Amino acid sequence: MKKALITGINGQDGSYLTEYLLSLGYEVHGIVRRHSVAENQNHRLVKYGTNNEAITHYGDLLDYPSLVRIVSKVMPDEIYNLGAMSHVRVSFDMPSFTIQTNALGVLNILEVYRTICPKAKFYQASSSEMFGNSVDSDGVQRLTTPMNPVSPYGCSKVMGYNLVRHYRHAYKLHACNGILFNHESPRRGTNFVTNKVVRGAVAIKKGIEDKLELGNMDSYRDWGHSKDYVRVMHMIINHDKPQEFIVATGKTHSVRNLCETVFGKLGLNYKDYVVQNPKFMRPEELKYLKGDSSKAREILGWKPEYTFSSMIDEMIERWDKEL
Ligand code: NAP
Ligand code: F7E
Repeated sequence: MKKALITGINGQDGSYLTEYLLSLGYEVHGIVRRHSVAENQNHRLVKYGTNNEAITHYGDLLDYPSLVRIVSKVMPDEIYNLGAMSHVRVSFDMPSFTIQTNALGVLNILEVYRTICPKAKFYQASSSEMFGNSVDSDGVQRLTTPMNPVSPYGCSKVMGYNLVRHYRHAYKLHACNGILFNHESPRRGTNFVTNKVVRGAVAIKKGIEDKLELGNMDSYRDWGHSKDYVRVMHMIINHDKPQEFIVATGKTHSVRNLCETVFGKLGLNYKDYVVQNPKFMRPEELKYLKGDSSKAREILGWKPEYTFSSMIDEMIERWDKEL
């Protein structure tokens, strides 16, 4: 039985990846952080039913001794480093914590991996936010597109990405980067724009709320489904040659179009309910994302099963049941 260790196991991707690896017969271990509300530390595992099967350990990417203790005990075959301060807007408010977790945290886990279980395989959750506002002349981002991050989050992820490449080359480790474009699901945090819009629109439809406050409506994102994207993490880490892959749908939508689609599915016109609040704007915005994932499709044989529309339907279903 292979053993996997997931940092950020309680996150959106961590919870789907846990389910996926359990379905493949893995023994799944994960790192959870202590919360003052104990229910929050493994909230998604409990809610989606894997809490009794996954083995969790208290730790933190910034607490080096905890990483040493956990990795020595588990001796994983595969390490998935998904733990991060993942909210771009919040990274402007908490730049230091963001850089510590997403950059120094990567260094910590890489050092522990290198010294304790160097035969294991390592996956790093890299992000399209690393490209910032670089777009190739044909309107896409690919592996050769320059990285010009426009947020503390983006800067931190570039550092993590480069550390993984450096450790692979310097110490001959099986360490890989997946550069994933935005991916969503009913399990997405409600302060990310897709789930915020879906939750808000369903609440309006049910008469619970009467308006939805958003920031910039004119940015474009390449939105896929987390369930499709955790499958590719497993493919990337298990490919013979450790390397970098871009994972994206190749289709892009504006936030405005997201609103039109979600409110439209509920028989509403978003213009009657959505108002802009500068509070949700960013000091610097990443305007446009559309990824070229042809390498992952050709070499790994990956392709997404969800469409933008079927993903939104699933998210609407969640809030329809829950509100
Ligand atoms: P998420 O839902 O925010 O989950 C992040 C997880 O990291 C949470 O479980 C969180 O713990 C944990 N964490 C935060 N700080 C930590 C620390 N100092 N030490 C250990 N764990 C820590 O994010 P996600 O959407 O699942 O994303 C997973 C990873 O992919 C992240 O690295 C993210 O940056 C990256 N990524 C995401 C996307 C996307 O569109 N979703 C795209 C590209 C890359 P708590 O549960 O205790 O808060
Ligand atoms: O914003 C705009 C906002 O916060 C998307 C993370 O998973 O993907 C994610 O980062 C867009 C931006 O995601 C609101 O300005 C408008 O243009 O859902 P988001 P993100 O910033 O793209 C990348 C790939 C990651 O790696 C990150 O971890 O929507 N927007 N109004 C808003 N965004 C939010 N959150 N809230 C609003 O009210």
